[in-house]
Amino acid sequence: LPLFERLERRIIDGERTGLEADLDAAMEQKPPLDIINENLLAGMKVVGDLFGSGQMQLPFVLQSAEVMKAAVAHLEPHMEKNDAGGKGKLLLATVKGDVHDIGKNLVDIIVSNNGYDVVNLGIKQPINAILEAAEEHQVDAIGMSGLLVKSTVIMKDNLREMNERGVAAKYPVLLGGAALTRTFVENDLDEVYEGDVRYAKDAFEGLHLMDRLMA
Ligand code: B1M
Repeated sequence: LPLFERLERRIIDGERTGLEADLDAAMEQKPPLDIINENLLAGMKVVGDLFGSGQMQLPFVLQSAEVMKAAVAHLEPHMEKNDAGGKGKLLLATVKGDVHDIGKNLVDIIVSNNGYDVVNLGIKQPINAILEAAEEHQVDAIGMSGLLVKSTVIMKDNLREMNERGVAAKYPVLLGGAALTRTFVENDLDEVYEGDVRYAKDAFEGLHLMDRLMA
C-alpha cells in the first residue's frame, strides 16, 4: 500500500510494527497534524464503523486505539508550538464512567501548543474531582469530553451540579466528544447551565473557543 493508505490501515488493523518509520516518512511530506487529521482519524472512523456494525470485536478496537495513541505520541514533539504559554488555563477531563480519551488528549495537545496551560485530569472523572481540581489550579474554563450516549446525561447532571454549587458564573464549560451534537449543547444544555456552555466539534474549535473566552 502507498504510505498514507498504509498509515490509515495500521490504525484499522492495530499494526504497530514499523509505525514510527512510516510516520517519519510521512512527516517528510506533510505536517504531523495533517497526518493525524487526514490519515489516522480516517482509520479510527473505519474502526468505529466496523465496531458499530458488529464486524470488529472490542479487543481489536483497543489495539487500534493503542496504535493511534503511539502514533500521536510519536508525532507530538514535531508539532508546531505557537506561543510560550500563559494565555489561560483549561481543565480537561473525560466524564464519569467514560474511558475514551484519544479526542480529549488531542484537545490537550492542540490547546497547549497554542499558548494555554492545560490541566488534564484523565478519564472517568466525577464532577467532584473536576471541581476540586478547577479550584486548586484556578482554571479559566472546564472542558469535558465524553463519547458514550450516557456521558451526555452525565454532562447535563454535571452542569446542574455546578449551578447548585454556585460556580456557573466562574467556569465557562467546553463540551466535546462524538456522542454530542451542537444542537444538544446549544439548545438543551445551554438552557440547563446558568453559565456559559459551548460545543466544540473538534480540537481546533476547542482552541478557538478558548481564544474567544480569553480575549
Ligand atoms: Co468505544 N465506543 N467503547 N472504545 N469507541 C465508541 C464511542 C462507539 C461510538 C463505538 C460504536 O459503537 N460505533 C460506542 C458508543 C455508543 C454509544 O454510547 N451510543 C462505544 C462503546 C459502546 C464502547 C464500550 C461500551 C464497548 C464495550 O465495552 N462493550 C466501551 C466503553 C467503556 C467506557 O467508556 N466505560 C468502549 C471502549 C472503547 C476502547 C477502550 C476499546 C477504545 C477507547 C480507547 C481510548 O480512548 N483510550 C474505544 C474506541 C477507540 C472507540 C471508537 C472506535 C473511537 C473513538 C476515538 O478515539 N475516536 C468510538 C467510535 C466513534 O467515536 N465513532 C467508540 C477518535 C477521537 C479523536 O475522536 O474522541 O470523538 P473523538 O474526539 C474528537 C471530537 O469529538 C472532539 O475532538 C476530537 C477530534 O479533534 N472532542 C473534543 C472530543 N472531546 C473533546 C473535548 C473538547 C473539545 C473537543 O473540549 C472539552
